[in-house]
Amino acid sequence: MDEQREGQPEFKPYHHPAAGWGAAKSVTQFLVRERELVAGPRAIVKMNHENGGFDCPGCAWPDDTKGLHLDICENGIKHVTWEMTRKRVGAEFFAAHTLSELDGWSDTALEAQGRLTEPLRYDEKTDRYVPISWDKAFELVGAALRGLDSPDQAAFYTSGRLGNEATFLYQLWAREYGTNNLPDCSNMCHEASGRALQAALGTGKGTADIHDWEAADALFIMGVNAASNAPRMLTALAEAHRRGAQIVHVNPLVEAGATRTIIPHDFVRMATFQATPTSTRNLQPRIGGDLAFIRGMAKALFEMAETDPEAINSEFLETCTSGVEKYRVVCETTPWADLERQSGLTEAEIRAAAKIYRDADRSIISWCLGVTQHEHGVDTVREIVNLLLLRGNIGRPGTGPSPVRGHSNVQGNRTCGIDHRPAPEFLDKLAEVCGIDPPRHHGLDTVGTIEAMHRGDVRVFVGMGGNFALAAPDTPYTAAGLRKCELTVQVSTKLNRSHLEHGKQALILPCLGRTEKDFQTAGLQSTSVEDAMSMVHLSTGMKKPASPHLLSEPAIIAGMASATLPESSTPWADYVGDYDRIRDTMAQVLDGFEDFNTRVREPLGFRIRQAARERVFHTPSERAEFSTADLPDVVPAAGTLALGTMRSHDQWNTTIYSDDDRYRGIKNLRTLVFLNAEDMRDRGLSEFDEVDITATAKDGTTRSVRRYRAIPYDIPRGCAAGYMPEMNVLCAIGDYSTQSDQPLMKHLKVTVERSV
Ligand SMILES: Nc1nc2c(c(=O)[nH]1)N[C@H]1C(S)=C(S)[C@@H](COP(=O)(O)OP(=O)(O)OC[C@H]3O[C@@H](n4cnc5c(=O)[nH]c(N)nc54)[C@H](O)[C@@H]3O)O[C@H]1N2
Ligand SMILES: Nc1nc2c(c(=O)[nH]1)N[C@H]1C(S)=C(S)[C@@H](COP(=O)(O)OP(=O)(O)OC[C@H]3O[C@@H](n4cnc5c(=O)[nH]c(N)nc54)[C@H](O)[C@@H]3O)O[C@H]1N2
Ligand SMILES: [Mo]
Repeated sequence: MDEQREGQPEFKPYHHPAAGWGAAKSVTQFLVRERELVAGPRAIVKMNHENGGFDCPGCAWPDDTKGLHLDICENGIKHVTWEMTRKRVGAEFFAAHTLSELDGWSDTALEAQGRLTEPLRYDEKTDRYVPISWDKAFELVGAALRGLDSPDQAAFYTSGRLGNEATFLYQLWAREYGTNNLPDCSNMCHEASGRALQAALGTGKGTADIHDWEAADALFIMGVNAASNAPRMLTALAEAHRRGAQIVHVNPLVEAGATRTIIPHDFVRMATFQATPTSTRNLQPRIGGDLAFIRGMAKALFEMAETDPEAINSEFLETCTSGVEKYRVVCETTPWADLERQSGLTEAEIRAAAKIYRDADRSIISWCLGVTQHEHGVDTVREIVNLLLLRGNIGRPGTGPSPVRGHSNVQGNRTCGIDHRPAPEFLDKLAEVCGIDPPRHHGLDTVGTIEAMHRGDVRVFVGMGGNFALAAPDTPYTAAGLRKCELTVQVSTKLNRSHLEHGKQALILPCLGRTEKDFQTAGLQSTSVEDAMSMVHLSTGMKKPASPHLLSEPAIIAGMASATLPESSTPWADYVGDYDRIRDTMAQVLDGFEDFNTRVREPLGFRIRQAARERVFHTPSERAEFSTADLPDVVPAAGTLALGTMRSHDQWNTTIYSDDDRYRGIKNLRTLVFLNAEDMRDRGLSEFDEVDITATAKDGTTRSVRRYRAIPYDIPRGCAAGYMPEMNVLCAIGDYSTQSDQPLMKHLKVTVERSV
């Protein structure tokens, strides 16, 4: 992959539809590069099929309702192929390279070595990873955990790829051992959505499903780059446009998915270059301006209701909600001037959006990280719910809140118990069914874990997938935290930075990927996953494992658990022998999983029952609750900019496929910052000029990156954008939301100056 990096940086604004032939070409180049021309396409045909095949590990967007037919996307293909590469990184590689040497390698080069093939232990004397047997590795983990003064000195991280069965075993191990220290990628992702929806509606999840998307008259898409990060949403948007639905995109950047697309599986349109629009209106608020925008829409709606009683749904408000009068007062008393200033949109633009919302009988509001990774992420999601409630847009077809989840099973992880603040009822059930005594006090999340490592309070870290060292904020600080640990354990498929930023002792435990066959005593096993719309279905690998020495994630967890808890009465080995047994236990513990083994084998799986969809709200008032947050001040101080970090088109979180970002017109460049042309002029900058970016944290400390390239872009004044994970060095560990504890990855306060 490295040769990709040598070209000259280029910037040429992209004017073509999303997906279509550009995507097809990019996929072909990728398959050629990965030498997967045969296996790649075969796997893709197997992916996301009803009654067989594996779940696409690309994203959490649900599968098509007309059967899981070929609804594939460029990035899903890249991601599957990434896992199926023929390249292997075995003991010879590690014998040839010390960690000090590998430290100097790029992250792309590390992953490009291919799939990990056998368990490895860090050998301090030679500064190398050396092979270790599975039993010895498990015993090392068990001994380290048993040696701690308290179970709370260990943390168990989950990345959202882990299947439901492994997830359940993982949290069972942590809780039987005695801690709720279960940080996960969700702490950086949709924590705000979960907390807001729980408080407002008594459910941590969105209520709209894919049928609702197909029935909505208006779709509001906020803070998501659909063409790159949830490409199959483009199909839903194009189909919505064809049936005449309104589609309003709310994003400081006009992303490719907010213009038009060629639907990947629509071969006729693909062949004839016909694009379908995916937007009826684009609004470009300032970074962090979403709450003010939504409040403005609500204010306009209340004003309309004075002469147009149908503008709000009074009957629903009276019978099903609580607090609307207070909310009305808040809206009425917030001046338009403040809403304009804080949203970065004009009163006319906000009123026009409100009119679209008023005229639609059924509306869905969907959002992703552009809304959540902010100081006021929880308030903003609650404001979204407020607006939905005003017109009864919940619990009827074609309506509802619809967060776009990230990792393919991040929602399932929460459902199956990965939560550092577990509900007491869940723990009661777990105790009763599994015969354990789980701790009741809350555990640590991602930021809390990193801080505890520095204090010496977390001494053993287990990473179940993911790339903690790069995904977490404040890169050097996080690395130093990992290095202070006595033991770091990474269960992974490929080599990454988290294997190099290790504890005094370290293990790499390589696992089967989702595309691979998983044989246990009872035969071929399947695991289940939950998509962003609460559908649970089975995923079955179809490829020969990358190495005969790999174990499945459930087997690795059970191995570590048995070694940690020699007295345990949990049937760890039986669970691994037949995942149906795990599912039988899950069916007794988890709400909505009754008869799990039967229902998960339905062709399309099953939807987890959700009270809020039936207008039953498990909140203190037993009604949907309005919120009345203060309008946050998000306007950057003079001379500073608000910077959001985001993904390029050609990356998957910390995995960078190339240095291109096709839809944004970028080639061969990642160290860049997108700026408004006037903000560039103020600073005397021209395209590609080198700049230093300095972020000032809440505590006044500063962090910089140097020699980034300035790129003029259609983005509101005062706003800037660049790529994660590189820019995580700018994000101070203490800069997390007081509402969600999420790092403020979309709102860094920065200055941008010409490099000297
Ligand atoms: N191909 C691919 N797919 C992925 C991923 C990947 O890395 N690659 N990652 C997966 C994961 S884990 C996740 S969580 C999702 C992430 O999906 P996204 O949320 O789309 O991820 P980002 O790239 O962070 O893009 C955030 C978007 O929010 C916009 N934005 C920034 N600030 C604001 C704001 O203040 N208000 C509004 N309204 N918008 C704003 C940005 O312009 C950008 O379009 O994608 C998932 N799918
Ligand atoms: N600045 C900034 N930082 C961010 C974000 C942002 O928008 N801005 N986004 C945040 C978000 S939303 C998220 S979700 C996190 C992502 O955080 P993580 O989930 O921790 O990171 P990933 O890059 O998705 O993890 C990639 C690694 O997972 C391993 N892997 C892949 N497949 C498998 C598998 O099947 N099993 C196992 N065990 N391992 C596997 C591989 O070794 C690979 O190197 O990053 C967060 N960080
Ligand atoms: Mo995510």
